[in-house]
Amino acid sequence: MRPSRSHLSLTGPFCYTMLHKVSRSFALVIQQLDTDLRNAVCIFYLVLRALDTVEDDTSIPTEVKVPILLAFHSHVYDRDWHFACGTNDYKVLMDQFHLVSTAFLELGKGYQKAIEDITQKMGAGMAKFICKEVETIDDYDEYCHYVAGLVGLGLSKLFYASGKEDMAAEDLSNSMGLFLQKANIIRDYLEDINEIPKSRMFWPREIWSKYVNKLEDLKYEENSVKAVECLNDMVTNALTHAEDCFKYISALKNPAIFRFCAIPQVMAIGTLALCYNNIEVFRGVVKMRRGLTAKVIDRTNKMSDVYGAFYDFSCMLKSKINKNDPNATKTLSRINAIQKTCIDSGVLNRRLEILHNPKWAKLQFNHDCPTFHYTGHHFLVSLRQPINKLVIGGILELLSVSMGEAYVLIEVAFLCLYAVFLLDSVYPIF
Ligand code: D9A
Repeated sequence: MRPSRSHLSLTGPFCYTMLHKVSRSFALVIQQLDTDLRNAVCIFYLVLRALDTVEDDTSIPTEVKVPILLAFHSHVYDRDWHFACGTNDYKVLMDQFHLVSTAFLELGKGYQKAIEDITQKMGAGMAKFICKEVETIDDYDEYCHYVAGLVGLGLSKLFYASGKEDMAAEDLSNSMGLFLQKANIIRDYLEDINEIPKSRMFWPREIWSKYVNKLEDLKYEENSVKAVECLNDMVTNALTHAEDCFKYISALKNPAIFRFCAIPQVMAIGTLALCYNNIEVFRGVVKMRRGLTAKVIDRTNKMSDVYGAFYDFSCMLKSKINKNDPNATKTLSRINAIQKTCIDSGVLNRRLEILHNPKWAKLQFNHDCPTFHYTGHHFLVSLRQPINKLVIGGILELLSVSMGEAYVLIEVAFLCLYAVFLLDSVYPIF
């Protein structure tokens, strides 16, 4: 193995500063990798962002853009190559691209080859889709393969080149990218459709045409019912990749690589759970709250954390399924499959015991409210929400109280929870 260097000479600071600017929380997760691999992933990330910037810039004519996309893998070897495009931070990235190339050339040959190979395939894929709409679900999977599945594959190659992991199966690496990308495409509907100049859309016609005549009709209030049905169809489609992600993540050996891979996937299932049946996707920004994001980053360390998080988020999604939804049965069966995998892993026994303990079966409040809320006199708690049942059941179990005492304790417990909730919205890190 090559000796590890703590910094890439000269260009290192630029690359890490750039990484922070373009990726926020993801930069924190990259920073936890070991030096050698961290540098390779950072450069890979910036090369991909630069390629994306070219693809996204609608002011570049197709006949200029296509050759750049096709030859991008050779530009990374050329310190003198330069192409001005993009805006804001992305413009800086393009203007200073020679610093990325310089850092790239300092990487080990194995890393360089992996990055080159993926950049070539992705550039060719993007070029293919420049003038092609995403019509069928197969097109959707193909496009997502180029822009995200290949990233998964490239990372698997970098992990392998670092000597820390075995080579992962291609289809599993692909699914890692598809699951993330589909969650983003769903979440970013409004942002993408409102973009000026008009950006391309990635919701496949085969799905949305079942609900509306034009993709932008989904954002109009009169189509709310159809819009949510379409959204749920998209979420149901994305759920198919979850199980490959379990397989991929559970095969990882290095703890830092594990966290690096697992955190974005947990965020993705969280995003899907949040978006499911949620009209806000067509009205404004739907994002996981900062506090929740911080918790995911802090608490995703082992495979049991991943199964636990997927189980919790899929319970949340399941509780939102409306039986009148045209895809309700399909969604339910995919959620059940995910939950079965989590349960069969055998690591959730403790929480399942509490959740399904018949002793607490009577603790049912008959209304569908948010997780909990304060009416002025009482805390209303939705025990339909498995997470509440888990929390309350856990506390009661711990204190080994009777049913009679339970209700008093719930009031007290929720007073505390409410305080934590308020604190969390002011200081998300706590
Ligand atoms: C990733 Cl090198 C991405 N994409 C992500 C981020 O995670 C994946 C882009 C470049 C790289 C890696 C990722 C992470 C770990 C393992 C992976 C993997 O595969 C084995 O990629 C598949 O989203 C972008 C694509 C989905 C297109 C691949 C996570 C990320 N999160 C954002 C959050 C957000 O809201 O976009 O970038 C962030 O933290 O800023």
